[in-house]
Amino acid sequence: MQLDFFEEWHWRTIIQNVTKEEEARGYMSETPRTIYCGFDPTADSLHVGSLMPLLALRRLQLAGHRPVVLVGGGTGLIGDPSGKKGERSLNEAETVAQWSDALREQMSQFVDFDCGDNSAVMVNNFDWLSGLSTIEFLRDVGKHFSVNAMMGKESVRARIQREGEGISYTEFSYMILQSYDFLRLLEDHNCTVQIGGSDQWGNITAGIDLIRRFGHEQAYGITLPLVVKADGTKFGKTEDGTIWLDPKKTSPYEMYQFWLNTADADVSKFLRYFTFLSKEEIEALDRSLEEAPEKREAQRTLAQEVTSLVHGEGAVEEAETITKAFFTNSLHTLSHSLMKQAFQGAPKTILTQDEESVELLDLLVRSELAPSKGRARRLVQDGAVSVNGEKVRDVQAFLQREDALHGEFLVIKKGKKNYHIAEWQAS
Ligand code: 383
Repeated sequence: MQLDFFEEWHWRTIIQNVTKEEEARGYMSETPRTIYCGFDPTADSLHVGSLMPLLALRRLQLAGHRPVVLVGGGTGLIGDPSGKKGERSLNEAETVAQWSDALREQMSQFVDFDCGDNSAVMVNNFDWLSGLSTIEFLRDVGKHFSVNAMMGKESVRARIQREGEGISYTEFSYMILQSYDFLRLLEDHNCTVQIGGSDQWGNITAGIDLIRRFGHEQAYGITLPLVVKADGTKFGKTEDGTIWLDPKKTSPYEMYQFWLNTADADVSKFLRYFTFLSKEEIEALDRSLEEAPEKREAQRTLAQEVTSLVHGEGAVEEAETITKAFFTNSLHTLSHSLMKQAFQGAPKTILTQDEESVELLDLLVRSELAPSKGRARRLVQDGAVSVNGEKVRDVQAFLQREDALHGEFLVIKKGKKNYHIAEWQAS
């Protein structure tokens, strides 16, 4: 068992801050420790922004420590102000409970719950926060918090300083709940270390302070860096929106493409952040990036590794089949399910049962590929439109239902890479 992971994590540049680093490192090298990270159910799925801490829990487990995954069924009802510019709107209790279940399911694939002594543990803070009475909370926990210190935390300060904003008492109190969680986990599960993104530093250190007040000396925190991209745009989003971990919300193909499209300036860093490849393997990819960037070997490996971590190896194969079909203009060769996946997030036009055929020019307008029939005609005349992989030059063309791939789809391509799918309603 290796236990000490600090050197490797520094090499990967996945450590932002550590409380009392020297001491913490010694503490975690000695014997297996119990380490937690929390995730609030603020949506029905996690997204790629949650990957760093999830993978960190897995790294810790591989090093021999015991990970605790916390789903914030209680804190999710309150709303963490950390890193948020404005007050959040509250979600219904029933919704939060449903989202908690969805998250538990997703998180459980990243750590092992059945590997002996350091098997992972899953907890939900609703279990202890929901029963806490106001009087108990204010007397036993609140008394240990100085409002002055709370006002000094970045999460609160940022909101007070921001004109027209401010912060409700609800969100202001959030850090007390997260601190109380840490105390509970320490007392009930001997959990002495908390990890999180750098936005969590204030909440984690508040917890350590509370724990000291309760007479426990050893509690530590580690934060991971915020993922930033070289071009300054937000990580984890594309033009089409957030990259979710739920394959129903973001297809594995789309996720594969997301990683494949990583900029040269970011790929070395992302290989360190998001994969379990060794130093030697990553450095070889760094060299390939330098010597033959056009091969995009680093990007391809990143896409394969992360897609496989999240969706399994079969998903990588499927994503590569779809990618190749786009590249070789042979989408019509894809199976029904791969075709559905290829266009899961793409713009769609639904054709109704009673439309046996559609006029191409009409469809180009309906699908918003052309602003008017006149422009649609020009596109066709210019040879810029193809249907199911074949160029169409006849401006009077009608597309028949029997031409549809798998009896359902017309793949319309405008120019080099503008795809649209017209789909007959299933009968
Ligand atoms: C709740 C109760 C705890 C410990 C932690 C929490 C959740 C925490 C939070 N985290 C973010 C979230 O859930 O809000 N207060 O969306 C994100 N995390 C992780 C990581 C991150 C943070 O889930 O930086 C990104 O993913 O810490 O923003 O007792």
